[in-house]
Amino acid sequence: MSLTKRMFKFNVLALCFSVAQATVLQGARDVSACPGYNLDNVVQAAGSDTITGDLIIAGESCNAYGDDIKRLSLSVTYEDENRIHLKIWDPSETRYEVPESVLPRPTSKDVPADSAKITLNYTDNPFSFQVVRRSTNEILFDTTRHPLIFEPQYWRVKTDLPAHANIYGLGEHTDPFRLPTHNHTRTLWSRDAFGIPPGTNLYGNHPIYFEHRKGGTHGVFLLNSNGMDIKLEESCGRTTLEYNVIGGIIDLYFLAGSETSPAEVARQYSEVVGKPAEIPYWSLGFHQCRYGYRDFVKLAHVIGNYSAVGIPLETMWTDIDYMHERKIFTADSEYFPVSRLREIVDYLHAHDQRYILMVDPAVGYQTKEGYPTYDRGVRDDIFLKNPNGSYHLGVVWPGVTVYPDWFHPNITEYWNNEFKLFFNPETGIDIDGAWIDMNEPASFCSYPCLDPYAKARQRNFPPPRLTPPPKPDTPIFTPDNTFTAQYGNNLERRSILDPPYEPFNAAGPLSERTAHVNVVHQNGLVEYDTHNLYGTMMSSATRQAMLARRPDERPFIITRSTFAGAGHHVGKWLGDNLSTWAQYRFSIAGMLNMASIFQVPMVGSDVCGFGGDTTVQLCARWATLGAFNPFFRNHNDEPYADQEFYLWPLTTEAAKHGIDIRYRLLDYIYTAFHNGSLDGSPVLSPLWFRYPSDENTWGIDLQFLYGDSILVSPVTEEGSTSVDIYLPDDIFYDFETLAPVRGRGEKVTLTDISFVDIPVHIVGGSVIPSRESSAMTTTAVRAQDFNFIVAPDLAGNAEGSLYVDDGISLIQDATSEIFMSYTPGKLAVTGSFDYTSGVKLASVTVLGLLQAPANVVVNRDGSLLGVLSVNFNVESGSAVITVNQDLDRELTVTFDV
Ligand SMILES: *[C@@H]1O[C@H](CO)[C@@H](O)[C@H](O)[C@H]1NC(C)=O
Ligand SMILES: *[C@@H]1O[C@H](CO)[C@@H](O)[C@H](O)[C@H]1NC(C)=O
Ligand SMILES: *[C@@H]1O[C@H](CO)[C@@H](O)[C@H](O)[C@H]1NC(C)=O
Ligand SMILES: *[C@@H]1O[C@H](CO)[C@@H](O)[C@H](O)[C@H]1NC(C)=O
Ligand SMILES: *[C@@H]1O[C@H](CO)[C@@H](O)[C@H](O)[C@H]1NC(C)=O
Ligand SMILES: *[C@@H]1O[C@H](CO)[C@@H](O)[C@H](O)[C@H]1NC(C)=O
Ligand SMILES: CC(=O)N[C@H]1CO[C@H](CO)[C@@H](O)[C@@H]1O
Repeated sequence: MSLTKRMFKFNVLALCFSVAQATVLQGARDVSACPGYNLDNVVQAAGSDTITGDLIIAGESCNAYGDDIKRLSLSVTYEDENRIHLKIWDPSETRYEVPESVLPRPTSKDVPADSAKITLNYTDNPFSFQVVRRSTNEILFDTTRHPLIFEPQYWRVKTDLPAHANIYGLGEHTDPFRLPTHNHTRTLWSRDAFGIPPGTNLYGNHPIYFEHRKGGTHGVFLLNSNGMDIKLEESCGRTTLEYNVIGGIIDLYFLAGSETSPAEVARQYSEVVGKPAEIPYWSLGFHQCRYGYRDFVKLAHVIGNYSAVGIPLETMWTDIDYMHERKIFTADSEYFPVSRLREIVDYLHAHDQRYILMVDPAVGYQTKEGYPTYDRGVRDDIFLKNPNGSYHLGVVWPGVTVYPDWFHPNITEYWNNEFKLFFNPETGIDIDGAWIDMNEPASFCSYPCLDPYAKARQRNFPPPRLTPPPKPDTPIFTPDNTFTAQYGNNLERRSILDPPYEPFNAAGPLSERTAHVNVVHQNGLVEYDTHNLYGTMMSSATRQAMLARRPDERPFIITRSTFAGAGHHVGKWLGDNLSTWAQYRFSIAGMLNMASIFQVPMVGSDVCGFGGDTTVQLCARWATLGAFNPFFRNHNDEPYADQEFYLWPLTTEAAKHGIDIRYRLLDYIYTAFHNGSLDGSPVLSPLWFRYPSDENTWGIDLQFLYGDSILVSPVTEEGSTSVDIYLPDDIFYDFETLAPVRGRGEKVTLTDISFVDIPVHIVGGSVIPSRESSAMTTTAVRAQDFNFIVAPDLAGNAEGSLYVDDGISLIQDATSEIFMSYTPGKLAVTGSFDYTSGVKLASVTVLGLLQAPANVVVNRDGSLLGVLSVNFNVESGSAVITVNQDLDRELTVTFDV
């Protein structure tokens, strides 16, 4: 069977229709008279339920933002049981589409429609469609009331949704995790968004949303990189969601998700945009950074101070300070001489610590003394150009700059070579990871930027150093791909610089403070279409370059700008936030967006805040919240006061406490990352992923699940030592006291939470693989023995898993995949144990017991081993059973309950 054809002609709510249209935004044109299209010549492919057809304009053109295209093509494919792909395009010319080289398309299994969980029902005259969940016959997407509009530089698809729909995603943004549905516009256009203001477009673009209802969770992905406004509105007892896009084609993927398990839709989305890259184990350690480390001596002091105070520092970072006149792939010979940086890197490596440097895309333009990175770029011809063929100039940190063209056939070789030369382990700075920034791409020069030189002078770029350089011999550490053009273009006919519909870019015109939209790539594509891809293309190029340096290791790269699929290559920090409580709070929604929806799980905010002076209390709280950021980095902006954790006793204690918990749980979260890299399972989740039918959870974004079994509920208000948290109807266990806490589907007020504490609960039903103790480095953590924490559910059962490998190799020789399952009185540890790390299962902690376990027996290879000790804590009902066996084969622990 094929798509179901609906026979009725028009909607009954014509009145409501006009009311809805009356609330057009100021400046928007009236599209209510647009005629829509009729579907004709529907053809079903032989032996397939894929259909194609022609869409013919159904009346007088409305020409809202250009001439309506009279004839379009439609195709609908059931790509698999969970995914429908709908495409609408203009067959008369080649329009831009996101190149496959940037986002490879998923393969279609072309399944029979009646095997699919969702179906696309359509009406042909005028054309509209509904996506329906078959199991419930619930309509998930419905364009019936809203004619399709398709013009050269504007297209619109609009759907009705239930009133107050639960919509998540459509970022990057700093709005509530569950989006407002009234008068809310999400603009997708990459922007250097200092201060990450709510309600505006930020650095990255992920045109995916999940919608959650009582009957299930589904997703809708628009594969389009053009500028767009996605508008949410309430009218006539419905929510409407409307795509207003200035180019490309309509390329929608409908994901069925699941009736009961929201994380399923995340996994389905990962089938479309790619699975997140595996991360090195060490990248989960604590990172320290700031803009404004003035010289190599200061850098060494920070490293030294962390170790002196005893706060584990895994990775030291350096911002643009190290560069000579802010030029990439250079080091300042007085402030950061390569020889001294090499000494620091050697010191770090000798202590199982790491080093990361920033790399921006912009290359300083034609410097007097000759700048090899620039000169080689000219030789290879890899810089972005204006339509007349001259280099496109912007103003970034070094002053006037040019920008690499990531579509250029020479770019991989160029970028790999720059990395190879400057980050050479023998002669250069042997970095362990890369930090890429300003890749929207950003410019400080306002459009039209007629005189970039004047702008650079006015901004005093590059800025003078504020302190004299240290003596060169100051002692430190004394005590201790190629891309091919695939698309023609008819760009001359478009008004690229002045599009008739302009998305609401908070920076101003689309070309404001970035490469201008008419800038041309070597393959003929223009920034108008590809702007939103720039950061992700720099990300994959940088991944290639890091792989070229260390071919056997998983690269670690953190970027600012992302597009759908970026997580396949890199991680992401949430950009230039401020040291405020509001930003501390909405960092949680920011992480949830990236990790649970956008498939970018290696994510975190700048702990203690980037812009502005932090406060001791905010920094202490953020240190403990940061311990549950997948990517945990303290980072600060240049003009503001230092904020290293060791500066105040309170932050020192908070950081030590947070890192202690984090490091004991490193393998738990590493296992979640591994799982996510295989199937897209989220590394962080909102509460409703776990409790989908509990409506109270749907709007919660100040509590979250770290992995799928640890509930984190930070204190959220300044000066407060209490927090109201929501506990669903379930059993939880306090991570510190180990005592059970019965959730009743109500708010609970937790009090007396000191500034160094953070409320953390284990969700009943889980076995958490933890290490017996933390350590100063992740390398040392890996040598600690395990402690499995058994947290039974209300029925007394629990399960968990543990993945172990060498933590760094791209291809693993041996891995262990261990499963723990518990029924009352019996923990079975099974699976494969091929990665032998020499560590033991030191102990098992069983929670929620009424009495001390008796007759405890460990069974290994059929031999029964006596147990050294059982420590029962009456108050919490927890028992620590000493096991002390190599974790290299199956075993069970049984006892009387
Ligand atoms: C959509 O099509 C299916 C399959 O033919 C049919 O069972 C269902 O009633 C239709 N749903 C709606 C809402 O029209
Ligand atoms: C809608 O939002 C915009 C932008 O935030 C605001 O300026 C406007 O006043 C709002 N309109 C209504 C009717 O709330
Ligand atoms: C800590 O930093 C200070 C300067 O801020 C420096 O004088 C001192 O030597 C550092 N301590 C260590 C152990 O590096
Ligand atoms: C690539 O770089 C080489 C020089 O290294 C240059 O001769 C060639 O023209 C460049 N290729 C393109 C397509 O620009
Ligand atoms: C080429 O275009 C740029 C940007 O519009 C302009 O600044 C430059 O002067 C032009 N060059 C020539 C040779 O016309
Ligand atoms: C990942 O974890 C989820 C949830 O625990 C589980 O259902 C799934 O099977 C796991 N996937 C893999 C590939 O291990
Ligand atoms: C650089 C910076 O941090 N700027 C802003 C920080 O936040 C304060 C107050 O929120 C603003 O006034 C600054 O402009």
